Amino acid sequence: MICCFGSLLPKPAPKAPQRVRMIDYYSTEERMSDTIPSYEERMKWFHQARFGMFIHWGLYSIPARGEWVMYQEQIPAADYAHLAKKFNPKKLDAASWVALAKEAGMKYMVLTTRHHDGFCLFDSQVSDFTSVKTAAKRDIVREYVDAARAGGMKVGFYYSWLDWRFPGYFDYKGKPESAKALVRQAHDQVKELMTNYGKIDVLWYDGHWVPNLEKENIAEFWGAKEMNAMVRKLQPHILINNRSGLAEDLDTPEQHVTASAAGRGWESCMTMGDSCGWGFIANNPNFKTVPQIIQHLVTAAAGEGNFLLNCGPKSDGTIRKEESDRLKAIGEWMAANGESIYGSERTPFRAGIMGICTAKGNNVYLHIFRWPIQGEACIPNIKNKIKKATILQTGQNLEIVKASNNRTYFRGLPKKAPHPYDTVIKLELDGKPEALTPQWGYTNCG
Ligand code: JFZ
Repeated sequence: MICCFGSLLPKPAPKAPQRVRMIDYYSTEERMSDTIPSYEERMKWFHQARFGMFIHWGLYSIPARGEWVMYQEQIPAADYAHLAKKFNPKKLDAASWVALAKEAGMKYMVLTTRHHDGFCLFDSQVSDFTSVKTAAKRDIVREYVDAARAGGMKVGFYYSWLDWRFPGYFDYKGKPESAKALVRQAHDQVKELMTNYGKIDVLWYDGHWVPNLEKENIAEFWGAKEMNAMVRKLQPHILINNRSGLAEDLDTPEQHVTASAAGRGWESCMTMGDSCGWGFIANNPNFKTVPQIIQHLVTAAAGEGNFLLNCGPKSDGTIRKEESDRLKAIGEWMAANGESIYGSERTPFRAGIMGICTAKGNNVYLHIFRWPIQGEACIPNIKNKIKKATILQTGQNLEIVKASNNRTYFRGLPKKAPHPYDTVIKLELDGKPEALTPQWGYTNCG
């Protein structure tokens, strides 16, 4: 398809001033910069962080049947809009979200500043459908940003390109004026988000798909190239995900943990409930268990990727017990074992049925999900000299025994797993982990 919205694209930005000192993120003038740090530079904190909190929150938390309720139940926009009169989250304290994320061991957060329903949690000048201009009368994005920064969290914004309130979204050919206004809205609002809230670390686009538009034409439809150039001018350090029709910085596997090729940044996002709903669901009987969630986090870390775990707060702004309990339990595990997650790298070693290995520098971390009650654990094909093997959580030293066929055994394990979900054995090597003769092909356990 030929793009019919070329005229909408932002005018070329004025020539950026020369940068003479550290960028002051509170000054738009200073933020304008031609200097975008290298990919490796921009990705550094992200690789350290590994674990983040996704928050899906908006008007849909009132009907409490997930964030797609307007679309799934075909609620007319005018009816749906009434929810804004009821949305007044008296108990919202963004600092409590941040405290919970911190307790879980998370290092960054991503909030839905505006989902597919079009309701903004920020002060937009181009829409009246915002939390500032309706019952709540609060700039929730501002509260979130301030709390996250104060808590030392990196700050991410989720923003949906699509907005179900625009008929032109569903029929861009038949209703080009509406489609044009939709694209205009996205450019204006992302500019607001990138200008009015200080330094933003992640821009998490979503909702870039368009009915009856081929994948390869999505970026052109939204003017994504121009948009992202504008974003990087305003926020040179930012990481942008791959949901604008362009690859940009981060892949975003959803509800599964799948590593991208080495060198490419990626982040798996997942709900805690057992459905694909991200907003609050009142009657949600089943949640993932804590060990399941920890295993997903470890799998992401083993592939040099991140894990963005979702919370869907209730309409009053509080986080449900099923989610907060899980986050606290994960936090307990992270407090003892976080060293094996933050800044993790890939290893050439496999741990068979026991679990998964992560690494950092000269250290390898064997994550044991299924404790070998026989008192020994085996990793084959370690080429390095192993200086020391300890149980990370207790500091207990383990015996290192070499055996035929390139096997290394770690002996003296207690009968009972020191941690019921994942006990980590730390191996200190004489150099970067290297494998002797990797097994042929693949095994049932990767
Ligand atoms: C999207 C949203 O629709 C959803 O509400 C949530 O915000 C999630 C994080 O992202 O979900 C998607 C996105 C893409 C596909 C499916 C669900 N897809 O491409 O099939």
